Amino acid sequence: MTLMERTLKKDVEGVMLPEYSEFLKSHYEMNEKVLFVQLPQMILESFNPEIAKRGGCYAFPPTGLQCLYEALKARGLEIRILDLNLQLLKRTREETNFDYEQWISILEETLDSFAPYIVGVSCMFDASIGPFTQTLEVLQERERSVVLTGGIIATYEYARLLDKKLCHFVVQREAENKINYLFDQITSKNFGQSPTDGICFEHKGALYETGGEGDIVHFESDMIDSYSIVKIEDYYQNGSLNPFVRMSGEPFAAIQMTRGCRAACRFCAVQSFMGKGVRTKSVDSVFKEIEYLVTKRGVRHFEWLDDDPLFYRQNFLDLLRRITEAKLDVTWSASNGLIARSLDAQMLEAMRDSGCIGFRIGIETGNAEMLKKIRKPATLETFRRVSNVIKNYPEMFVVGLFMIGFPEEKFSQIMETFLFIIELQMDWSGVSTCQAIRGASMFEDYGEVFDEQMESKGATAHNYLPIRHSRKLEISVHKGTLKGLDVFRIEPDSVPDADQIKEIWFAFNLIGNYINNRNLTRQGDAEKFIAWVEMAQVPYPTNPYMSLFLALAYQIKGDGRGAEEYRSKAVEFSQTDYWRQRFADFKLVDILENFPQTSQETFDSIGALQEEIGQCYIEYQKSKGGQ
Ligand code: B12
Ligand code: SF4
Repeated sequence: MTLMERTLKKDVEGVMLPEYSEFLKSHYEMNEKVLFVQLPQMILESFNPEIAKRGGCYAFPPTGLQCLYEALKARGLEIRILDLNLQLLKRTREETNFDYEQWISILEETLDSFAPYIVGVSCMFDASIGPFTQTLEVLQERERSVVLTGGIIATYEYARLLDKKLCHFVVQREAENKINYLFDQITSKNFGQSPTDGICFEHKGALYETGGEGDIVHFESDMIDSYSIVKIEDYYQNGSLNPFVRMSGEPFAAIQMTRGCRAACRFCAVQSFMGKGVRTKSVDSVFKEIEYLVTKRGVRHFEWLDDDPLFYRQNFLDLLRRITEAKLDVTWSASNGLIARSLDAQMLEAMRDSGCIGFRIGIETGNAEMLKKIRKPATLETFRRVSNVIKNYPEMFVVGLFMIGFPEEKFSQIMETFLFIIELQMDWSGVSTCQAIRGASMFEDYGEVFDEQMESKGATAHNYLPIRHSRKLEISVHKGTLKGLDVFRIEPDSVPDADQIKEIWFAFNLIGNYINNRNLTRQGDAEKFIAWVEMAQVPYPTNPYMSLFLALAYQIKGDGRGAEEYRSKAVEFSQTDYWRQRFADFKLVDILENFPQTSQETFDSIGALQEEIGQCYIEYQKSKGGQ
C-alpha cells in the first residue's frame, strides 16, 4: 500500500490508543525520565564555524519545549531539554577539534547517560529536516525509548514518519493538552486529562488519530519554572536571534503573549497551525515572566515570538506601560512582522518609551492585485500612511518585509514591489524569496516538493535568503540568467524561474538597502545605518558591499578612521572574480577607487550612483508607460 493510500482512521471509541500504549509499556523499560530535543536549526551544508564563533547563528531558546515542560511539570517526571542547536554552537565555539558534522554524537552521549523512557523531538523548519531524520533513525536503531515528534514539520508529515516507523507518535499542532492525554496512557500515572484529537500513531497496520475534542490550549501559564531546566544565559553567549538583538548587545530571551493571528495570508502557515483567531495571556502573567528574567537571570533584551502581538491592543499597551513604569530598563524588538494597520501614534509612542529598539512590518508586495491575492490585511495606502507616521519615531529601526517570487508572479508585479521599496524609504527592506511551506493555503498542491524534501532527508530544503545557500555566501545560477542591472530587462509578462529570482533578489537588496538607503542621504541618520549593518554583517563577515557602504556611512559621520577601516576591508574582500564582477555590474568600482573624502563628497558620490543606477528602472517604468 502506498503512503497516499494509507488514510488516517479516527479512533472514535478511544480503544486503539490505550491498546497501543499497553504494548509500548510492556516493550520498553519504563522509568521517569523524559528527554525533549530541539534540533539544529541551520542547513548544515552551509554552516560556517567561523560565523558561529562570532555569534552570527540562530540560538533561539526552545520555547515550544518549555511549554511542554510547563504542561507536564505536575507529573513529577524528570524532564530534560537537549538543545542540539545550542550544543552544536557551543562546542563549535569552545572546542577547537569539534567536528560539527558529528553533532549527532551529542545526542548519543545524552541518550547513553540519561537513558530516557520517552524522547520527544521537535521539528519546526525545513532546515531541520536532515537532522530530524538522522535523529529519528538513531532512536529507531537503539529502540530503547518511546519516541514522540511534534512541531510544524512533524504535524504535516505524520503519515510518512509513522509509515517509516521513525516514531511511535506524532503530536500535531499545539501540544500542551495532547501530551498530557498521551502521558496518561504511556506512563504509570493517569492524571485524567480529557481526550484530545491530534495524536497520530500506527497500530495493527493502520494509521490512527485520537478522536477527542478539537483541542484548543488555554494559553495562560508563565514560563518561569521551565527556566530551571533551560540555561538562558548560554543562549546569548553562543548565538543570536537577529540584528536587533545584536544591536542591543545585551543578554536576551524570547517571550510570547499571544498565539495565532487575525489574518490568514495565503503564503503563511500560522492559521492552519494555530487555528483561527488570537488567544492571549494576561498582562500579569507576561509581566511576571519578564520581571523574573530581568531580576533573576540578567536578561536585558526581549524578542517577541508572537505573530500578532498588537491584536489585543489594550493588553499590549498595558504591558508596555507596566514595563515603562517599572523602570526595568530593558530593550525589546519584534522581528516577526507587525500588522501595519495597528500601528498609530499612541502605539508607537508606548513602544518607544518601553524600550523598543526596532521592529518589522509585513508588507510583502507593492502590487495591489498581489496584495489581495495573498490576502494580506492591508492596502498599499495603509503602508504609505504607516510609513509616514513611523518617521516621527526615529529612535526605532523599522524594517519592511517583502517577498518576491510568489507562484505565477510576473516580473512586472515584482518590479512594483521594488518601486514600492524605493518609495516607502523604510530604514531597511527585508526581501526574501517566496518558499513553499507546509500548511499555507498557497502551497496546498505542492505535495511533490514536500515529498522530495523528506525523501532526500532535507537535501532539497533551501534557505529563504539566496545568499545563505552556500558556505561561501555567493549565489550561483544557471547559464542564461540575467544578472546585475540586466535584471531590469526581464520581460515584464514573464514569470522568472528560481535562479532568476535569486539574481533579482540580489539586485533589489543591493539597490534598495545600500545604494538608495535614506539614512545615507542628507535627510537620514548614518548612525542608524551603521548600527544595523554592522550587526547584519556578523553572518556575512567578508561581504564587500556591506563594508563599502559602512565606509561611506562612517565618512558621512565624519569618522575618517572608521571609514578607512571599512574601505580597506571592501578592497580586500572584493578581490575575488565573483565580487569583482558584482562590483562592476552595479557600478561600485568607481566609488571604491575614488573614495569620497568628506561627508559632502560622500552625499554627492552616492547621489551620482543613485542617479546612474536609477536610469535602469526609470527606463523600465517608461517602457511600461509610467512616470
Ligand atoms: C520565532 C519563529 C522563527 C524564529 C526561530 C524560532 C525557533 N524556535 O527556532 C526565526 C526568526 C529564526 C524563524 C525563521 C524561519 N521561520 Co519561523 N517562526 C517563528 C514563529 C513566529 C514562532 C515559533 C515559536 O517559537 N512559537 C512558540 C512556541 C510555543 O510554539 P511551537 O514552537 O510551535 O511549539 C508548540 C507546538 O509546535 C508543539 N511542539 C513543538 N515541538 C514539539 C515537540 C514534541 C515532541 C511535541 C509533542 C510537540 C511539539 O508544542 C508546542 C506547544 O504547544 C513561528 C510561527 C508560530 N506562531 O509558531 C514561525 C514559523 C514556525 N516559521 C516559519 C518559517 C517558514 C520560517 C522560515 C523558513 C522563514 C520565514 N520566511 O519565516 C525561517 C526558517 C528558519 C530556519 N532555521 O531555517 C513558518 C513555518 C511554516 C512551515 N510550514 O514550515 C512559521 C509557522 C510561520 C509562518 N509564516 O508560517 N522563525
Ligand atoms: S499577518 Fe503575518 S502571521 Fe498573520 S497570517 Fe499574515 S503573514 Fe501570517
